[in-house]
Amino acid sequence: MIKKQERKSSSLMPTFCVIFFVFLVTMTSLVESVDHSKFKTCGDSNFCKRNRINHENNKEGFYRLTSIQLSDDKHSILGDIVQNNNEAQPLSLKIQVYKDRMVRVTVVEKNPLANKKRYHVQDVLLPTISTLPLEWVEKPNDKQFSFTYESSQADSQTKKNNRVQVQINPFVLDLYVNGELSISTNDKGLFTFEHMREKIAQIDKPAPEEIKQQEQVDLNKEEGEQQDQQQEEKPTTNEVAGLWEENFSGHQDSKPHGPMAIGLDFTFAGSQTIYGIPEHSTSLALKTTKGEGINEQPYRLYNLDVFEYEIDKTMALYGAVPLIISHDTSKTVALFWLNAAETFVDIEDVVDKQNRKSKNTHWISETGAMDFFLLAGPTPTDIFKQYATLTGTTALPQLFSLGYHQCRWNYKSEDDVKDVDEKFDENNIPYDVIWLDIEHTDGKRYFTWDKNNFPTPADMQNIIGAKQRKMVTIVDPHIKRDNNYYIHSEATSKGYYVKNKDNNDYEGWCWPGSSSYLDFTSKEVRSWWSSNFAYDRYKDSTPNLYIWNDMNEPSVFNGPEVSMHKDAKHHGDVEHRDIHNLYGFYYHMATADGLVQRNKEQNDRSFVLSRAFFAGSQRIGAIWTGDNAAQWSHLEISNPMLLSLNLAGITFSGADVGGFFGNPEPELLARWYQAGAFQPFFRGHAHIDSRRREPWLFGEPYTSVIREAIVKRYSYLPLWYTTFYQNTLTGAPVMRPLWVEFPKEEALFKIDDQFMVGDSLLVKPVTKQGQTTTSVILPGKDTKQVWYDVDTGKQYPASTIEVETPLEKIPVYQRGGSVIPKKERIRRSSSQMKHDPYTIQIALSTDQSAYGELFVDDEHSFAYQKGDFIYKSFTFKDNVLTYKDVNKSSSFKSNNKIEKIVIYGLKSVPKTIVAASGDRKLEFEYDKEHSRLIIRKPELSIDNNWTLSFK
Ligand code: MIG
Repeated sequence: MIKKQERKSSSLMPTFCVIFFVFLVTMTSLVESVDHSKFKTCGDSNFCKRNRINHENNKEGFYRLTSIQLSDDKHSILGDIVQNNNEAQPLSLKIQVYKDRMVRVTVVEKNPLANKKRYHVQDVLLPTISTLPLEWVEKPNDKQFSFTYESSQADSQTKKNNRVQVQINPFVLDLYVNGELSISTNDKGLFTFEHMREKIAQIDKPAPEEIKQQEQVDLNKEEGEQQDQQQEEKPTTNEVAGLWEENFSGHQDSKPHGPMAIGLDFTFAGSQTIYGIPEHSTSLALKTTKGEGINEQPYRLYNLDVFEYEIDKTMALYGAVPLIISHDTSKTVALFWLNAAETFVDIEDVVDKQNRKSKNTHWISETGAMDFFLLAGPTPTDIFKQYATLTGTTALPQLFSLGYHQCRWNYKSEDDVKDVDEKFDENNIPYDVIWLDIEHTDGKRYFTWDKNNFPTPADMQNIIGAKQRKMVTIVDPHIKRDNNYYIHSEATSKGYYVKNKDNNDYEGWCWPGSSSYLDFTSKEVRSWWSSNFAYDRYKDSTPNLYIWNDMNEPSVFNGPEVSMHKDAKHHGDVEHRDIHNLYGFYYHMATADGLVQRNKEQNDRSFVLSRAFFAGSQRIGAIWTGDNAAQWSHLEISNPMLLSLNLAGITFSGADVGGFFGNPEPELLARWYQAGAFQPFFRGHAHIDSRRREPWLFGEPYTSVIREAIVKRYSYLPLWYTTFYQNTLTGAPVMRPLWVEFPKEEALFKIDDQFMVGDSLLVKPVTKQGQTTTSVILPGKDTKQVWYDVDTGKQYPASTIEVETPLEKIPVYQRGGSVIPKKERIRRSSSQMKHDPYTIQIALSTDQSAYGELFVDDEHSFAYQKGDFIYKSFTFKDNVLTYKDVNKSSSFKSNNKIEKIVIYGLKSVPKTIVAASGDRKLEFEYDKEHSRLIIRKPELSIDNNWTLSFK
């Protein structure tokens, strides 16, 4: 809009217009700053453009199945997919049923080319996943067949209700859940498979007849489709040539293997809310991109370093998880599209075969095998479990990494670091980790130090370590091409770099100047990379040092879309285009392994923050949402963005507190700390050009408000830690949308400005300027759910409430029926709280009961995997509070005591409280106004089981 006005007005009054123009340009750069010319839309990506066409006219179907049979081991249905008008290129279909109600479908060329295979994503699926023998519900005839995804123990009606129904011609695959059609595959007939072919045609010359024929379907379609559209969209000869070469923004993609896109559509039947496919700066509930009157770009999955990204865009960002979860009142199901190439997803409102409002999603990937999983739920809990079975759960964070992290680009010197560290103490603000950005290195040679500003890095780490705090340094994947840099010379001589299309080491421009990029898809390269974190290799590193991985999309300043050329080559003759979205995942993996390898003795878990990610990155470490801005809208979007990541398995995630670019006003900064304190990864960070904004710099009331937010975070660390542990068992997100806990309440399905931490805390961060009141939805009316304001203990019935939100207020509510472990002594860091006693905060439901869990281990090592932990539960029921093992007892010992038990919502005051182990009577106070009962110093341990009787 603004740009149009610019043009018009400049033709009117030259002088005025120059000023106006300058003004507009300034405005534009404030409001809309991403350089769109750098990034592709669907129309700029040849494969997307030619395949986004609507094939609906061809409902009759292009493709049908033939030769359906069961494999010898009975674990796979095999068959061919043939194109109805071109039977020369059959495809191989494989269908498998996985344990826990999942169905996998794989399609590849039946007769692949000798010199190039379709890439199958490696290392993302857990090696432990296993298939079940297939059981027909209806054996194949010439129209259809069906089979169950239930285990063989289920009764026949259950098997029939939970089945996959396959239609032969055209090929359609329908997932039924509890008898209800839930996901329909290819029901709009958008199946596309550009089989790989040898290049015969020359660019710019008309394609020979043979090629034309092979292309016929798509290309004719494109012409037909676009006839009534604008002139400029009509395909030209050039676009046909675009099949074998394409150009964008001055970059050429040589496309040596030509067109090889795949596409398919999935209708989430009866569902109106779908979620997932992070990372985008959009709402939690995915928006419609296609259909009448809607003209959005499809959601794009292509890991990119997008400078100054905007809010509410479907543009690609730094990471990608190709998972969509669909939820409605009767079921939750999901689709996992296992492909790491550039991918677009269109979303359209449709009606399903039974005339129910539904969501159709159309997936188009540039290359790679067609390989997807349908997850049959049927509850949100089941979906998390199923997806975790495939790609794993979150690596249990070391406890310190759940504390507050202080970062900026850059802390300039050892004195600067010391000063910031001391100011935290002077201001009584806890924090755990101080971070060093790229300027700490010697000329952006990672693993080195700028010795002018950091002359004694190991001492610096030890000073920080003496306060039981940690340090993080940045290590990026671009390697400076400097023959005197040991990393570069070794990588060169070992041949570890990604190659360009001519088989020379790929070179690109990044922070250090001319750089090359290690090929982390190779196991050998990864293990060499890991070895660089050994204390004798990474000079002046100490056990207090952890790592930050940035720029791993990868970011290449002078590359196409600020990334790597797609025709660059990886290990095994794999093109970059095949693995692009996996590059950051592999890099993160190699770094995290390095931290584990470096201290086998301590057996410590790693901590590595990464910007790029893929499905499965949760197993490796934390991620953050990259370069946001110090604007209220960016604070607001952090909640939906983190919720989407959490639903897609990436639970340990956060957004830069304060906003990376620009300068937050103190109110925004304070509100951001309050939100961040209840989001999983909690780090303040700022751009090199932004003004200093450490928590104490704005004076009162801001310093106190920020301190309070951070102190609150620390008081809930036992809850965070326990919830992360629970995730390792269940895959359930740590930060979750309200509908996950209240799946039947339709009014919650689109709510993304409030969320739950685990199943017990409801948070509604204030994200608007000057907001002195806010309304909070407290769900659970039907179940007579009650909620307690954690600051006042005030009880609210499920309803929408209006609450006062002066600057110091964070609206947080504990769910009636829950028990939360806390630690309330204020320390300098989480490690200093290790031996502190617990406070147990019990919020009773209307029927006077509550349940909650506590996980305790050594807070840093892998010993918990061998059973060295305490995992116990608190149950309040029939006036008895019971503390006992959740599943198994272990050898882990803790001397920690419980120093306080607080109970909200007791309807009657007990006369006595007796510890059952003897006849020990406990002292307690009852605060009538807040119906709060407090037991101080109950002298109960967290090691042993115990009960308290309220009489
Ligand atoms: O292009 O290392 O997102 O957090 O401070 C900028 C400097 C490179 C981008 C990261 C940001 C980091 C910055 N980096």
